[in-house]
Amino acid sequence: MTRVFSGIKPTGHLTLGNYLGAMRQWAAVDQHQADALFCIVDLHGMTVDHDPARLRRLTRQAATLLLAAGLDPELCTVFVQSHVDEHTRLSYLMECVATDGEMRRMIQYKEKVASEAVRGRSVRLSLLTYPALMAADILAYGADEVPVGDDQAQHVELTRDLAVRFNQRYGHTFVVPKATVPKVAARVMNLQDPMSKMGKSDDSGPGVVYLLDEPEVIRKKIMRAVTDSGQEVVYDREEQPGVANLLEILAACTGGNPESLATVHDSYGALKRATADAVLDVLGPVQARHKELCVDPGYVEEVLRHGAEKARAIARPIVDTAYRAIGLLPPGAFAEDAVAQPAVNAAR
Ligand code: AQP
Repeated sequence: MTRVFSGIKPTGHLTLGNYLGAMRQWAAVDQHQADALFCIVDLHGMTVDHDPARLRRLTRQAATLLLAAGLDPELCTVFVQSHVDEHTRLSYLMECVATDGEMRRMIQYKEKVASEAVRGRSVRLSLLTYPALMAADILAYGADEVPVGDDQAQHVELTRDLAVRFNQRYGHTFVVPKATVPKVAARVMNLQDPMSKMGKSDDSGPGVVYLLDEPEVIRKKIMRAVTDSGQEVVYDREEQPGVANLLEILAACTGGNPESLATVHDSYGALKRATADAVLDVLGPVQARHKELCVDPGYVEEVLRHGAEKARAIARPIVDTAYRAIGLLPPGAFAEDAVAQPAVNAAR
């Protein structure tokens, strides 16, 4: 059976981009068709300035929202990254396989360095090295597929390179995974700045639809979305990025396609109204389920505890194999290795 792994980082309140680009596919498809693991990658939430209490709060909220979005612990494994030590154990090995140049080429690194500079903050070393941790997240589970939004495809590409390199140098250890990206809404754009991705830690609140925004707030944000100077509704990402973004959101929510939806709406106002209705239809049940789950935090806690146990049981033997392959002496294997090695090699 295909194994799928993906994660979400608790750096802010989850957005419509997170939902349409990733979570919805996890719930509707992946958990039914694969042995699927979904992780709240809290360690990735510390690569930029963070507040410990907020990180804990957002981790709880992300876990609750994943379940509210339809992840079913009977069908898949949901857990918190820092509850399974194998991620950090393997991450260091990935750092020993990756190069400094590779890390510095990552687009997210360059973008976040720029935004940290604008905020007058120093750049944490972990911002540079976190793709190694992300590679470890994926490789520790022998995942075949990694369903992600478009912005994470480069990191999955790096993970593939590291897996291939490790396997060539130290013997076959890792499954080489591939990214799967949704056909529409792989990159939902900020409603106020349709040239930039809608991100949960964006400063532009009015351009970001959060999953837990009140319905009237969601409607207002969509009705005030920046459109383009023309009058006609056409799907053209280059020339009409604002309209194209709304059409993609609408298509993702209704199951249509952006080109044909463009012919259905004859004004920007009509398109915005239809998009707002469609988004509210999709998010309504998620918000209702979230409210129910908040009443029973013990249930979510138990899901995460059980999830971490299952995840650990998969990751530990794979990471142990990697430790052995790269040349680390396992505890209790001193004598075994000494007997196996010729004396001349053992002395080196
Ligand atoms: N705007 C988006 N459109 C489509 N997919 C998106 N994803 C994120 N934003 C969009 C996808 O959501 C999954 C979880 O993302 P993440 O939380 O791990 O990190 P991210 O990609 O860096 O998301 P954000 O919201 O932009 O966080 P910040 O602002 O903190 O950097 C991934 O599959 C991602 O592709």
